[in-house]
Amino acid sequence: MGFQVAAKFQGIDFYNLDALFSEEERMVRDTVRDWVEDRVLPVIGQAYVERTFPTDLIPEMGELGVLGANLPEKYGCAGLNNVAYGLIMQELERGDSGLRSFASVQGALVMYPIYAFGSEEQRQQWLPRLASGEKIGCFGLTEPDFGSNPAGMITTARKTSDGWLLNGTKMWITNGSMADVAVVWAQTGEIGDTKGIRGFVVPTDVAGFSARDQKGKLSLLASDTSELVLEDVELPADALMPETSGLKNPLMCLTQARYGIAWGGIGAAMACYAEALEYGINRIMFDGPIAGKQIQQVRLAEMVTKITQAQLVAYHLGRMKDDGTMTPQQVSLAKRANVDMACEVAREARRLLGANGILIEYASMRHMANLESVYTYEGTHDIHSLILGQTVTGIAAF
Ligand code: TGC
Ligand code: FAD
Repeated sequence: MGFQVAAKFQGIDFYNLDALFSEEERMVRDTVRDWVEDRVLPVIGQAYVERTFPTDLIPEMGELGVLGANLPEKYGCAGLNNVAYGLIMQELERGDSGLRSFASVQGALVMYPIYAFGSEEQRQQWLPRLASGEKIGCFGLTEPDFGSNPAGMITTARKTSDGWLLNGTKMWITNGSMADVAVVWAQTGEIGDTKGIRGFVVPTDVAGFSARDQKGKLSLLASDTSELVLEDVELPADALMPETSGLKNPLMCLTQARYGIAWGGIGAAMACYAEALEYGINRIMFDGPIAGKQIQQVRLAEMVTKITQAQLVAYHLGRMKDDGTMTPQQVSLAKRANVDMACEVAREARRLLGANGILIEYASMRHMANLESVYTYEGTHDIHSLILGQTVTGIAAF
């Protein structure tokens, strides 16, 4: 099967946002962009139809410094600011949402909590090896009956004479079957006691831990999604992340990952828009390029408008994150709006491509299918609506 690789991507920058990025931010973005062109785009279609994550790219991501890129150099990370980090997520997701998911989970959901809530020993043990890609991590919060509402989780951690005993099941866990280490959230108190939820660093080779690949997916096919089963998993006392003291801690991790997704959605949309534009110019129907027809121009105008709006949101959010003024609710707005935008752009791009748009040789339908997962994970679109609704009205409607 031959996969189309378009000419070198020049970016979509209708408002000249480039001028607002620092030289370092542009350099980081262009490095990752080139890597995605050279190493990801030629293989991702095949990986997708074969339903595999291209694991040989993991050490390369480590070498590029994209794993936990906004965490300190002291732990083997790149120590970049959050705008550069966001641009990395954008470029990875221009390749595939599965690739960005891998990096989001590794960096924002595994490395970040170990950095923010772990002991110094846990940081030293895991962060450099997760940054290099030598080790892979996953994040277990969601359960079969507790998706949008993790407060009710029934995975338990009970204190023993010399450590902890964990029991429970986690669902839909990205990187789950590949992981060397799982950050697992468990209830140490009464079920429903949000202050009793604490985080554990669980090596996946420990007795009683197993992972099972989630079968039957029609989205994010180039991504490992698994169920984790913890059956009388005995852990030493120092497996607990000492600075965790409630549901707030996993939710803080989600803020980090949602921030990256707000940028990632732009990358997926850029890929679809660029593909639609090129196709529209080259596809001749009724004696002229379809891009010369008014209906397709409306489509393209909508796409570039939505992408530009999303870029402005992400850019300002990034600067606020670096200033320390960003709120979780502002991240909810960006995740919700930018992923919704990407879903619409991908769908319209696929439609513009006609029958070819359903083929794996083109990227739009792959992105369209992936984005349905992105719309659902890290807080569904509805949950972010309710977070915003609560913020503006003061009334919780969950
Ligand atoms: P609530 O009472 O609102 O909050 C409890 C405490 O947490 C604080 N908080 C946050 N802090 C930081 N960031 C956030 N996003 C926060 N949201 C809440 C809050 O201030 C409070 O603090 P304190 O000091 O008073 O204790 O808790 P709630 O139970 O009412 O939760 C509300 C709700 C629905 C917003 C929350 O449960 C939620 O966000 N649900 C969505 C679940 C979700 O997003 N799961 C994602 C799982 S991981 C995943 O999908 C990975 S995808 C992988 C990939 O990227 O590839
Ligand atoms: P539910 O919570 O059952 O929601 C079902 C529907 O009801 C949705 O439309 C939702 O918006 C709506 N709904 C829920 N509550 C309300 C309400 N109060 N009012 C109105 N409507 C409501 N989780 C992890 O912990 N780690 C991971 O690595 C991870 N990776 C994932 C990868 C993929 C590919 C996917 C699809 C999911 C992943 N998740 C992960 C899980 C993800 O976070 C959950 O799927 C998500 O939080 C939604 O939970 P749910 O699927 O149980 O849906």
